Amino acid sequence: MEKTLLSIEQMEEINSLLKQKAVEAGAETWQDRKEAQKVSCKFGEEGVCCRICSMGPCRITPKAPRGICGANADTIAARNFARMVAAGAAAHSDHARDIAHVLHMSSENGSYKVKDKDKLYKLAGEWGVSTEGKDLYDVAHEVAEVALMEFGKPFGTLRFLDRAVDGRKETWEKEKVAPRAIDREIATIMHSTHIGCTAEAESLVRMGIRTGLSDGWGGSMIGTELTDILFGTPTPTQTESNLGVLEEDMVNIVLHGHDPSLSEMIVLASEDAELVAYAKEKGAKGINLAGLCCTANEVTMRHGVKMAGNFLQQENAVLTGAVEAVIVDVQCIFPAMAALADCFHTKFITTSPKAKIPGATHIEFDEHHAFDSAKGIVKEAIDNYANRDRAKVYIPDSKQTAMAGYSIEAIIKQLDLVTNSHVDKTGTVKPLADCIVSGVLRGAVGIVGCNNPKVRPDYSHIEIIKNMIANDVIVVATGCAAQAAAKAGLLDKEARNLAGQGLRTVCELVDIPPVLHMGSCVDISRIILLVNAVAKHLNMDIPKLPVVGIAPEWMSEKAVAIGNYVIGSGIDTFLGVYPQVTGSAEMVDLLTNRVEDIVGAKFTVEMDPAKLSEQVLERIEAKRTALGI
Ligand code: XCC
Ligand code: SF4
Repeated sequence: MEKTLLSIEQMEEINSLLKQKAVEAGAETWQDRKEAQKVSCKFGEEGVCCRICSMGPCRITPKAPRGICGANADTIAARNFARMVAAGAAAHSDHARDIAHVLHMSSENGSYKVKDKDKLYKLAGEWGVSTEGKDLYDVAHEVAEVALMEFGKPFGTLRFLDRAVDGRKETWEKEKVAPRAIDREIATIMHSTHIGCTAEAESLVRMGIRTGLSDGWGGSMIGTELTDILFGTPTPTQTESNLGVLEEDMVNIVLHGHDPSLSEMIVLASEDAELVAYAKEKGAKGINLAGLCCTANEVTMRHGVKMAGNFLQQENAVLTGAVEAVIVDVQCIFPAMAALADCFHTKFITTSPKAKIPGATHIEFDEHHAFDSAKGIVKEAIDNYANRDRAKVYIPDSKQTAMAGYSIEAIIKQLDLVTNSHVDKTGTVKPLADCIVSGVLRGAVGIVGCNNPKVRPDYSHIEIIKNMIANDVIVVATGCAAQAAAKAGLLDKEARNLAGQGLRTVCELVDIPPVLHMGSCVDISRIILLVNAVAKHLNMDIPKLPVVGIAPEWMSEKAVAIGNYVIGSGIDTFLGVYPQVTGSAEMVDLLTNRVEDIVGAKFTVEMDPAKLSEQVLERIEAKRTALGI
């Protein structure tokens, strides 16, 4: 137990040792820049600075309660918030669009193939794509085309809405928040927040939910499904986490970003016999891959690639002095990585025209020659091994074992371990629902999202997770939250010893850890579908379930889009960092109160993880009481 668990203090000690390395190398880190930023701008913090037109910027104060056009704090904060949703949905969904294009170019003999044929055919059936007598790849291309149409189709609503439990879709339609096409919802927000359009905060909140739902039940869900079709549906796999996964005598390549169409190819390239031989020729024992942020989650789930860490750990990876290359694609990549890499021998390689960074080595990844392109990038890293300065190397002796890869399919398979196959149908969420109804599990929470220096990094994630499992609440996690859990040892099966008796028993019976790693941030769509499946099984709408979403350390616009689709899906959401709307009493009231009348769920904000945990547990018990369970 001791060996698998790592305390927050131990983590912070490692961080300060690495910070010391930065000082020695004359390198700047986020801590320095946070310091230099001093107090953040109050107007921005409260969401009441508007620069939507060039008559401004206008800032709202008691003496100047309106901008030049007459927009007040409510309008301005609501517009800013809605635009965050639009940007977040755009990021997730554009990632999904790229995956759809990759599926569209997949072929028998190309770099990209269909790995999960069953999932492809299931989706084809769901979408009315005929499969009879057709070549596998014709089906794949047609499914990809249907997916691509979801982004801009002129009529109707998103196809995946039909998956929702009775009550959800009706609510969405009745409240006019049922998303139409993904790009359309994003564009509508950009239009409606242009000067002289929507001034009413409530309409903007509704648009935010609709656009969020176009991400959760659109872009992200498409991203997850098509990624599984291309690269395989994850199954439980053991891996290791934290910077100790870097190897002293190997070529260390760190993969960072989000889109698995790059990282999957790098994984293949790193296993290429010729390249491995080449690495040995250069004096290394081999090629060692490790991931950061959501790319780590993607390749961990499907290949067991080790996880170097989460968002605020990206600079630490370079500070070890042991990384030959950081290979990135899109999202959550500090522009600071370029200058930091310059202080070491590390090559910082950007690959996407969507995310170029000054000072980086840009090697554009060519999907049409994906494998060769990936090999070229890996070769750059190998060539850099000789430049490693041994005097600068410090690899912290810290890594934890972790289980990852709990797709819904995988979870159901584990649950079947307790299904009495004489009486029950296997392959359903019934055992999970039964445990919740009987009270063996009090409920379930999804803990997701980033790191944010506004709170003690990783601390909130870890504290809240521990509090949940100790109280028999099962945890599913994605994104950087999942990585915080991994670093602390909470994704290890042994962590069930920290769980309450009910959860511990379940974990033993079905052989799972108390915290299930369900993937990257687009995979929050998996969480939504799992909750939806339980709701369907129990024949009740989602808001009734003792289920809660928590984003303890969120920071990105994507997280704002996620928050909107989680409440839009009827799941109460607790945030550990304030959204930038506090300058508008109307927005605060809408998000933390009135939105419940629209979609059946609302936001709660609490920065203290202990208090937040208490409130979550209270909410779960209140839902149970209302159900009479
Ligand atoms: Fe980015 Fe997805 Fe946030 Fe982590 S959790 S910092 S968004 S990598 Ni998505
Ligand atoms: Fe000012 Fe209105 Fe222009 Fe915003 S839209 S900058 S509040 S004038």
